[in-house]
Amino acid sequence: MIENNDKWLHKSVINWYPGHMAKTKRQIKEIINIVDIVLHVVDARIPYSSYIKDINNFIGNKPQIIFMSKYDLCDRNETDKWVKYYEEKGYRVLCCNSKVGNEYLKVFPIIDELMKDLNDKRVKKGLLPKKASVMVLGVTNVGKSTLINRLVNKKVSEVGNKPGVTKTINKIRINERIDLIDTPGILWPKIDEEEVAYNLASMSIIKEEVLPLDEIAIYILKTLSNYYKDIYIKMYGDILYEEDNIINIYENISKVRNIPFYQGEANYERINNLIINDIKSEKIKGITFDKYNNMC
Ligand SMILES: Nc1nc2c(ncn2[C@@H]2O[C@H](COP(=O)(O)OP(=O)(O)O)[C@@H](O)[C@H]2O)c(=O)[nH]1
Ligand SMILES: [Mg+2]
Repeated sequence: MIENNDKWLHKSVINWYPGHMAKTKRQIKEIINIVDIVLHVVDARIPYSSYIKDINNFIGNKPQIIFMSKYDLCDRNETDKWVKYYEEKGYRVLCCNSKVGNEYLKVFPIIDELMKDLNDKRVKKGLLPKKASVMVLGVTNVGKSTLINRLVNKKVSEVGNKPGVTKTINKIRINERIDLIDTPGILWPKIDEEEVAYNLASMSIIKEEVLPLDEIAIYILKTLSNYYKDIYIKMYGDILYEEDNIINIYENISKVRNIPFYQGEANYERINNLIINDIKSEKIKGITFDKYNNMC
């Protein structure tokens, strides 16, 4: 039941999740038996919030590699605590800038290693080693297409676009040992905590249809002001976040960022968009919004 005091729990968050998920889960369940390894892509700035918590419900016990993309944008001190957290749970974890450089290549030896037991058995029986079928899963905007294109070494997946729905199983050859299984459907994260919803919205994974723009922008200001003061001051001036000082803060941001007043007031809508876009456009780097010490 929706509690009235759960201000954040907008009806849309709840209603929006299951419909999409049911279909995608079904699609994944239909093809999971041919998958050997799941590459679960998460955003290194929110390695907990962007992780699909109920993933085992539809991938069963398939081995998972947690691939933390956008490592170039995160606060490594904080993200590395999550690396340890997942490693202690027994997952293989990779941190990577998938856009630039060749760090993504580190995924290949891990896939070989995860296939080793199975393939040793096959070879003993006189069978040829099995080609690994790898499925890339993750919520929207975490960098799945970017990674897939790097792995396959050509453009097979639209970057930045809404993922299309795959109707048939598509295998794409990566190399002589590994095939990629096309990701079906659209996965949404499980949103069961206030902080998770806001962190997802801050990284543009869930949009204004789900949480109001002003609430997202103010949450970003609050988080930067609390944890990344230098960044906050550089981007938004020296009036730090205080709940009852929003008008002053927005007026100050108008000055700092040169945004004209609208009808005698700070242009709230423009500033909200500006704040959200500062993260989206990578003007702000070195931030991790999932705080291990608060969440675990
Ligand atoms: N800085 C940075 N940007 C990335 C990285 N991986 C993906 N992106 C960007 O994140 C956005 C979403 O990527 P995309 O691959 O389309 O995500 P998808 O929705 O999961 O397929 C795009 O603007 C990518 O260029 C990364 O490792 N570092
Ligand atoms: Mg994509």
